[in-house]
Amino acid sequence: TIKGFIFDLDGVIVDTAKFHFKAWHRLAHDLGIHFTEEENEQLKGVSRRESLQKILDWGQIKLSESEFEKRMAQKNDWYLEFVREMGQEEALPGAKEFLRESAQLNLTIGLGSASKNARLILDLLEITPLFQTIIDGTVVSQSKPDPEVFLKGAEALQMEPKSLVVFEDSLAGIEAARRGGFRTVGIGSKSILKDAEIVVSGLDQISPVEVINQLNF
Ligand code: B16
Ligand code: MG
Repeated sequence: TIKGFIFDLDGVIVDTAKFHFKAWHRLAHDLGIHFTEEENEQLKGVSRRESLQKILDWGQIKLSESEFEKRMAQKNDWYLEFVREMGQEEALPGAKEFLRESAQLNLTIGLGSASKNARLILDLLEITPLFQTIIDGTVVSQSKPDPEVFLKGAEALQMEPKSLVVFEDSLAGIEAARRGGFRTVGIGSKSILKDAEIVVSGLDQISPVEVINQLNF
């Protein structure tokens, strides 16, 4: 039976994926590298360092470590400029309601994000207290699709992966959840998130009870 939910942040709870894309796009443009929204799917859920490495690989560019660090910092500065202007309305439709309903059902709630900015964003949205554990980019060493982020969440919540549902918008994240033995809900399009057990376009399209019923079936 299902006892708890672990949520990814970007693209599930909050619409920051577009800010990541804008910041990476700007950086890639500066380096003379062209990349599309389709290629950007491969950056979702992937750490900052690995994302930059992928972009450089696409452009067949090599950077020194110090230049690499500078570019990562630059991307994060641009990203944070967008984030700081973000308001409550940047929470994705239905996300807050879904979290609150889950809490009312006494489900355990965790966060499993690759982002080092996760706490800042939860604070800006004023939803930090809803989470029993927050596993983010500051505590994981292996990027999704490695299951580390979710396994650490399960450990912190003292629950087995099979009784936890992971909500993810990224290909890498769904793969990570599957590898870890978690149940999965994809947030996005069925054509991209083929391996998720349930796919909905957003948390406003399903309720916690419906998720549990469909997965227990
Ligand atoms: P940061 P998630 C991920 O967050 C994003 O999807 C990904 O695009 C980003 O590169 C990564 O966080 C690292 O973020 O640069 O803020 O540390 O989807 O796992 O919540
Ligand atoms: Mg995500």
